Parts: sequence; C-alpha cells; structure tokens
Amino acid sequence: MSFLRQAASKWRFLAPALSLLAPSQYEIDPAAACNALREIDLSSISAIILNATYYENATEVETLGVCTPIAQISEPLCRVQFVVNTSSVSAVTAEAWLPTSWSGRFLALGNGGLGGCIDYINLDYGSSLEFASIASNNGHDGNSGVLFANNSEILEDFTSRAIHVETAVGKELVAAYYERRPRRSYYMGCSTGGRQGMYAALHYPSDFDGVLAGAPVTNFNHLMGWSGMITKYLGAPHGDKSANFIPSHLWDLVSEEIFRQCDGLDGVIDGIITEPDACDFVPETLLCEGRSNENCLSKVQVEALRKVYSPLYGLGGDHLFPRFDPGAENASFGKWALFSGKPFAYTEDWMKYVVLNDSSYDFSQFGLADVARMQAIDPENISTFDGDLSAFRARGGKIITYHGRADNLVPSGNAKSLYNLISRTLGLQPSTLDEFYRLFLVPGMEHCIGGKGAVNFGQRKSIGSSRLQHIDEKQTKLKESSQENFQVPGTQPSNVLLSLVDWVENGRAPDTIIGISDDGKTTREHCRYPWKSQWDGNRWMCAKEAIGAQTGQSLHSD
Ligand SMILES: *[C@@H]1O[C@H](CO)[C@@H](O)[C@H](O)[C@H]1NC(C)=O
Ligand SMILES: *[C@@H]1O[C@H](CO)[C@@H](O)[C@H](O)[C@H]1NC(C)=O
Ligand SMILES: *[C@@H]1O[C@H](CO)[C@@H](O)[C@H](O)[C@H]1NC(C)=O
Ligand SMILES: *[C@@H]1O[C@H](CO)[C@@H](O)[C@H](O)[C@H]1NC(C)=O
Ligand SMILES: *[C@@H]1O[C@H](CO)[C@@H](O)[C@H](O)[C@H]1NC(C)=O
Ligand SMILES: *[C@@H]1O[C@H](CO)[C@@H](O)[C@H](O)[C@H]1NC(C)=O
Ligand SMILES: *[C@@H]1O[C@H](CO)[C@@H](O)[C@H](O)[C@H]1NC(C)=O
Ligand SMILES: [Ca+2]
Repeated sequence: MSFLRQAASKWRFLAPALSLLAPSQYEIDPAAACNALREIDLSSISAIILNATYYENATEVETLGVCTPIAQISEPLCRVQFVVNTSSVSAVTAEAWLPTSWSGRFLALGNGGLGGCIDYINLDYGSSLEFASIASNNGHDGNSGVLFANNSEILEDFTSRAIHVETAVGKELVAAYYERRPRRSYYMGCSTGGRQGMYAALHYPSDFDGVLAGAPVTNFNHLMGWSGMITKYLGAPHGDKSANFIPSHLWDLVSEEIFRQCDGLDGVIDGIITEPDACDFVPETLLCEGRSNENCLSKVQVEALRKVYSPLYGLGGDHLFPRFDPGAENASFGKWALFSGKPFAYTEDWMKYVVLNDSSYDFSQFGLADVARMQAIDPENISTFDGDLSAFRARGGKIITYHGRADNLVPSGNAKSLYNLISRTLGLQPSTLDEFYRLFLVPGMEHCIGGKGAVNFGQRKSIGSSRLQHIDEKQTKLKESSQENFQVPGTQPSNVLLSLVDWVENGRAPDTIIGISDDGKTTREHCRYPWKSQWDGNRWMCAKEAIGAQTGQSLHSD
C-alpha cells in the first residue's frame, strides 16, 4: 500500500516544501500505524484510546453511543475511538477518522439539539473529502438534557468544552498517525453545531482557520425562551384542550393563505418565499366570523397566529428574538415541534435540568420572567451572542454561515441579528466584514437541510436527497452516496465546505453559493447577506437593492 506516499503526493501538490521529507517516512503500512495508535499514551491530556482499527474497504460499522446503530465508512481509513476526561464527573467520547488519502487538513464536527450524538454521517463525508475528521458526543449520550441536572461539568462540555477538547486530542492523533500536524484546521456543524462553531471562533480563535456554521443557535437562551413562548401561544401544555390550539388541518389552511399572500412577492409563484421579512401576513382573512365552518379560525386562534408571526419582546419591551419566518410552518422536519400543543422538549429540558434542577417543573408556569431568568443565568455561557470576533479575524480566520429561510425551528432572522451584531461590535460595514465573515441566506430551505429550495450545496453528505438523510437519522441503514448525484448538465452546485477551504487557502471568497434542489431539477444562486435574491424576469440574481426594486446591481458586476 502506498499509504503515506499517496498522502505525500497530495502534500507535494499542495505544499511543495514537504517533498523534501525523507522517502522512508512514506513507507509506513497504514494498518500497522493504525494499530500502533492503540498503545499511544495520551494520559497527559486525560485521554485514553478505546480502539483503533484500519478499514481497507468501504463498509458499515457499529457506532458508539445511543443515537444511531450503524455508520458508513466509504474510504480507506484508520478509525480511532477515544475518551477524554474533562473533569472527575464528565468525559467526552469521540472518534477520529484518519483517511489514507489525506490532504493535510483537519475537520472537527459538531452536534445538534441538546446532543449527545457523534456525527457519523459527516465523519464519512469529511474523510471522503480527505480531511482527518473528528466528532464527539459533546460530553453526553443521547439528545436530552437530563444529564445536565446538578452537573455543571457535563453542561460545560455541551456549551463550550467538547469541541475544544476533541480538537486538541484530534490534532495529537493526526500528528501521531501521519507524523505531522495538520496544515489547516476547519470546523463544520449546523444548528447546535453552528453555535459550537461560533463559540470556537469567539473563545478558541486558534483552533480553526475556517469555520462553517449552519443555522447557528446563537442567542441560545432567547431561542429557548422564544420556542417556549411559541408553544404557549399555541396552547402548550394543554394541547387540543386549549382554545389557542391550531390543529394540523388548519395549519394547512394557514400555510396556503401565507403562500397566497406572499409567494408572489418575489415575482415567482414557486412555493418559496424568498424574503420572509417582506411578508406582512394578515391572518384575519382566515377568521370564521360566526360561520360554523371547519375550514376557518376563531378569533383566539388568529390572535395566536399574530403572536407567532411577531418578534418576541421581553417584560421591559426589549426585543429578544426575531419572529417565526412566514412559509416555514409547512416545513416537514420537526413539523410539530412547536405546534403540537405540548411544550418544546428542549425548552422544557432547559428549564428542568439546567435552570432549576427540578424535574417536576410544571411548564404551564412558563412565561417571560423565565426567559429573563435563563438569560440572566446564561448557564455556562451558552448564549454565544457576542460580536467580538476580533481575535479570530486577526489570525486570518474565515467564517461561512448559512441559514434556511423556511426554518421552522430557528428563525433565519437570528442569523441576520448575529451578522448585524458582529458588524456593530467590530465597527465594520458589510463589505469589510465580508472579508472574513459571510452569511448566505437560503430561500426555501428548512432547518440545515431539506425544503423546496436549492437546498444542497455540500453542507453535509448528500444521500440521494436530504429527505433520506432525515430518514437515516431515524436509524435506518445508510444508503450508497455520491456527491455526483447532484450534478445536472451546465450547472455545478457549490460545495460550501470546499469553498471555505478555497477562501482560507487561496484567498478566493465565495460571492454566492449555488444550491440544487432535492429532486435535482433546480439550481439557484444563494446570496450573501445583505445582498438580496432578486428575479430579473429570466433568472435569480443577487442584488444590492431591496427586493422589488427595479434596478438591482448584479453582484458580479460590483
Ligand atoms: C478517566 O476517568 C475514569 C473514571 O474516573 C478513570 O477510570 C480513568 O482512568 C480516567 N482516564 C484518564 C486518562 O485520566
Ligand atoms: C476494536 O475494534 C475491532 C473492530 O471493530 C474489534 O474487533 C475489537 O474487538 C475492538 N477492540 C476493543 C478492545 O474493543
Ligand atoms: C478489500 O477488498 C479487496 C478487493 O475486493 C479484497 O481483496 C480484500 O480482501 C478486502 N479487504 C478486507 C480487509 O476485507
Ligand atoms: C443547578 O445545578 C447547578 C450545578 O450543580 C448549579 O450550578 C446551579 O446553581 C443549580 N441551580 C439551582 C437553581 O439550584
Ligand atoms: C405543504 O407541504 C405539503 C407536503 O409537502 C404539500 O403537499 C403542500 O402543497 C404544502 N403547502 C404549501 C402551501 O406549500
Ligand atoms: C438536584 O439536586 C437537588 C439537591 O440534591 C435535588 O433535590 C434535585 O432533585 C436534583 N435535581 C435533579 C433533576 O436530579
Ligand atoms: C463564562 O464567562 C465568564 C465571563 O466572561 C467567565 O468568567 C467564565 O469563565 C466563563 N465560563 C466558561 C465555562 O467559559
Ligand atoms: Ca416565490
């Protein structure tokens, strides 16, 4: 096997100086080198190796943890499983997938929700793209907050420590296996993973050269508060016994009415509301007005909708969180998370196991005072709503962030708020901020993936369609995968992870990101905020002018 010789030839391509290394270094047998990692002593960094196994061929393997039983390995690699003690009462379990064909790059991966789940799909994706890839369980297994109760160490792993620890140990493993440290280090994650990436850039600015942060759940306490308030407006915890509750067949009606009022605002009736902030949804058109019709809403239900589609303000009238994006109500993933008449599970867990340490907490008491309380405590600095990226910027770090505009779990307004916070904090106007931080808003995309828009742009491994990815997360077997599935003649969707690499390593920043729809039929350029996606009669373009303006200046002619 030409293990390190192969790696070396890539190195030579990318970094000519390394061809000076002695040839003998390239003659190591990868399987033997992998087995040797079992004996490596990492006790000085509180880590132990559980196992190290070389996989010569694509295969399915059993996983660690409780989230998914089987993972796919697509390329030859050394799989290392390890545990790092982060305190006497907490530990992070992690895996490093070290591909035989290595680009010299390191990729750390994040988590989702309140998890707890090693991101096996992207370990496979990253290693297939020749990154030495690391993912952890974020300090606890599963996707609930129960273990946070009375244990600020496990909570700290989740809020701020696990990514830093997996990265530190991961880089040591890379050095041991390839006999050199990674040339460049990247991070990729979405949702909680997006927040973790932002946290790393803020607090560990030298961990990564590039961060890809999708739908980051920054301003976390207010997000938990907002989610809790939305469920309250809609009847939680009393479900269909509450007059505010809106049953699913009426949500279909609400969604239809929103699209009737707002789909065409962008000039194209396509089931996508390009700019939800331009949608001034008037729910009163759905009022029954005394009719005893099944297909209409009571005054109380319409009032609930008014609150859902308005921003959240605090007890003192201060703006806490943006509104639910009109059009996102029809998203398929997590569709009833906020509409079921039950408390949002993460908000309830956050109150019970973090804010109060009281598993008997009664959610019917939840209100704005609790939102203020969460924020005042800001448990282990979870908020991650800080615009001071100056240290990361000074090191030359780059951040790409993206957010779907039909995201029913985290409003896309949160990404705008963060962008504007950073701009304000650093005193940089967008054209200067864009030198290291770019936000791409993705019309018609749900939470991280999925939806009617051009939602695939390399933000994670594509498995035929992102619908299948949702199914895969629900523990079915992984399917054969290929990025090439998504290429249609004449248009190449972007790979946003490799765009980040190109930006960091070659200084070529992506002006736009091209996505392709789940059915493979539509591509569309996604614009970086504050540019607007605008239909010029023939095609979508990115324009500086407000949507609906007659003369948009094209991004490319800027
Ligand atoms: C981690 O903690 C466990 C349990 O406290 C202990 O058995 C183990 O030796 C520790 N590992 C390291 C590397 O310190
Ligand atoms: C290490 O992994 C291999 C392959 O899955 C397995 O056969 C072996 O039992 C594992 N060893 C330990 C100590 O878990
Ligand atoms: C890997 O695949 C090759 C070609 O099919 C086969 O010869 C080899 O035995 C396989 N290796 C393992 C470890 O299964
Ligand atoms: C909950 O437990 C954590 C960890 O022990 C502690 O820091 C916090 O003060 C506790 N909160 C309350 C309200 O008791
Ligand atoms: C909502 O989603 C369903 C299922 O995907 C679809 O059939 C329906 O047309 C959508 N409604 C609107 C208004 O887009
Ligand atoms: C946290 O500890 C307190 C004091 O020991 C206890 O009353 C409470 O039940 C614990 N909370 C949880 C959720 O275990
Ligand atoms: C949270 O932030 C405060 C204030 O900056 C700092 O003193 C503390 O160490 C931080 N905690 C963690 C877990 O990072
Ligand atoms: Ca439209």
